[in-house]
Amino acid sequence: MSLDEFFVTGDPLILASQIAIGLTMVGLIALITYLKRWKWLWNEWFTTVDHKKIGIMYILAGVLMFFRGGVDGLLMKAQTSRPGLDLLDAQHYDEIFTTHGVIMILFMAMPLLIGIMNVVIPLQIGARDVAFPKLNAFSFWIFFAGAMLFNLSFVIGGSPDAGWTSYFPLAGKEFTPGVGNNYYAISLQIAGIGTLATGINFVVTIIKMRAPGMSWMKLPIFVWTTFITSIIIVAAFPILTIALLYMTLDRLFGTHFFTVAAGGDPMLWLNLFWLWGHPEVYIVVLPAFGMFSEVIATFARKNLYGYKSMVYAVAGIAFLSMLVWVHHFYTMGNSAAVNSIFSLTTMMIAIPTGVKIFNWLFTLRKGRIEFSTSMLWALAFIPCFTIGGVTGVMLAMAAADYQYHNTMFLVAHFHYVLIPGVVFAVFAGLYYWWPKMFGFKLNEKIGKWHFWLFVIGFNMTFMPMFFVGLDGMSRRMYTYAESTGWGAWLGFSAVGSLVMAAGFAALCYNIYWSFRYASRNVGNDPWNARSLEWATASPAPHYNFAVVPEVENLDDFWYKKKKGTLGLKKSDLKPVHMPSNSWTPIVLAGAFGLVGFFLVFEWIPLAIIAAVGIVVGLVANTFDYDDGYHIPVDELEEEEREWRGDLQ
Ligand code: HEM
Ligand SMILES: [Cu+2]
Repeated sequence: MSLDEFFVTGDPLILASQIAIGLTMVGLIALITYLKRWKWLWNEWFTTVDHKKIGIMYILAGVLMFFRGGVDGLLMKAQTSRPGLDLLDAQHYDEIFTTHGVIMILFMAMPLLIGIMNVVIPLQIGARDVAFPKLNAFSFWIFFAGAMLFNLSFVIGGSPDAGWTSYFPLAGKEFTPGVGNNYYAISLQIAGIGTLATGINFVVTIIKMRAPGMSWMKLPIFVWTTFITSIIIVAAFPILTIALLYMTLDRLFGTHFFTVAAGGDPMLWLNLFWLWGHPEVYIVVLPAFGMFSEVIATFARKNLYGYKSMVYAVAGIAFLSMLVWVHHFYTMGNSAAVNSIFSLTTMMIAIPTGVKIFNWLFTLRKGRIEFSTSMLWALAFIPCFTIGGVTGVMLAMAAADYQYHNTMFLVAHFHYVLIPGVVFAVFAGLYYWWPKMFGFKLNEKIGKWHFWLFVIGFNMTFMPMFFVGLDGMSRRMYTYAESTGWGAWLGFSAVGSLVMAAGFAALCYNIYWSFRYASRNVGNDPWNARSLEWATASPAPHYNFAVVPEVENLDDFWYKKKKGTLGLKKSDLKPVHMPSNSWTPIVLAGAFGLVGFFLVFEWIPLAIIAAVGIVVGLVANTFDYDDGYHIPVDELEEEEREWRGDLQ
């Protein structure tokens, strides 16, 4: 292969990105070297097994990917802002909607949610860490390796271009011969291992590590949604693993799982993909429901209305999410009976979702509502998400779906679900838990700018897409004729996407501003909240709790606060056992990334050599007998005094 097959050349946009990426890398390396921060990075971050730091790294990766996916979104909006533009050609548009979709779902939504779970869940259940801290670090690094491999595609080798759903036969070698779709199959596989491990880790953590007295019906609702989400991950991700494995075999080794020619079946791909893909959208939306519930209860100053029905509703949604996947291909020749059944199961999801919406409204009713920035996100979520839900029921009707499936109407629908349901939630969660992570609040005034720009921009962008969709504009169209009359709608929509981008910029500015200027004097419980994570210092010390709390109630922290029984007795302090840092997760993940890269280019011998690295790493890991260290009592005492004042 020649060099210009290896590097993507010939497109000025991509050339500019290549130069920008190169310069940024050199700049970063120079900066870190100049500041002499390599050792610190390695010791404090790259080898850490602390769930809070791992969470922060996930969040950082997610924000970066949001930027990348957002730029892709803006490029598509620019391209369709006027009829007949040729800013992007058809091929480039294909590549961009594909990477946009993959990045937003797998490399933006997932890490941001998993990041927040990582920071918050152990604290909310009164634990010192997750069940398997080292596995947790491995999960992060292997996710990161997969994400970086995927991102490499547009400068090295070429981007995937068959959509985030990558349907066969289009995604097969015959119609997509380049390496782009190899990137899709292999980087999703690598990142998926990390997600599956995270799912297992959280299931075990929540079953085994709850503070004494925290029975199932005393779990904070975010813990419940994380638990159920993790179960869906454990059920659904192996399906993706198999589907991607078949895809890889088809593309790299000429098997025919998905090609009709040799007896395979493209519908097998559709079934496997959506059997994972539909639950996946609940994997990203259920934790968000949990976060909104926490935020709404805290800022309405009331306990969550209908706690138990919330739990059952989430479990019901999770169960149904596994039974609806065929609604993604009503038009592909199922019998009327099959379509009817899947139509019904799909519509049934509206029932538990409705229960949740009403519970949030009843929680708000007669509450003393405080309009903090995180509460604003939660309030805006309710109507926007309802629009997404109602249009979803419209799409669920098989007969009607023949009319508008694969139109812009669908694209508008799922953005109305995913943006309020994931992005608003992550924003609410970031503003809410920021003090727990960093010891200061994000600025509320800049936060309101962020909020209004983003919410208004969001509605401006996606509302018009419902109308052009009903008017017949299919999804994934890179251009259209003046005579369609869509120009004005799509122009307006493009302006909306710029307003949304300005909102994102306000968030970035807020983070910068707050790091520099925000008051570091926020105390451990800045929002007057209800659940256990607020019982310890902000930022949380690396051991989380000096003494593991005993739980008696739902919202235990709230009750103890009212009773004034939160103090810490000096005599209760005992040495705390902590896990040691480890270099194996990052090195192993690096080896996986390397194997993946060689596989993408189908350099099999090199891939085998790199795979030996994985085996060596795994073996070395089994000889790791380090079982951690203890924090002595006087060190605990000193750290606790710093924020509590005197101990009892
Ligand atoms: C930030 C603002 C966003 C903008 C401006 C935007 C814009 C777009 C546009 C224009 C398309 C292509 C429509 C088409 O031609 O078919 C698209 C597709 C898509 N978007 Fe977004 N989007 C945004 C955010 C998100 C988020 C947050 C998610 C998920 C969490 C998401 C998930 C997707 C998916 C899955 C597709 C389908 C890709 C495909 O057809 O293969 N988007 N988006
Ligand atoms: Cu679905």
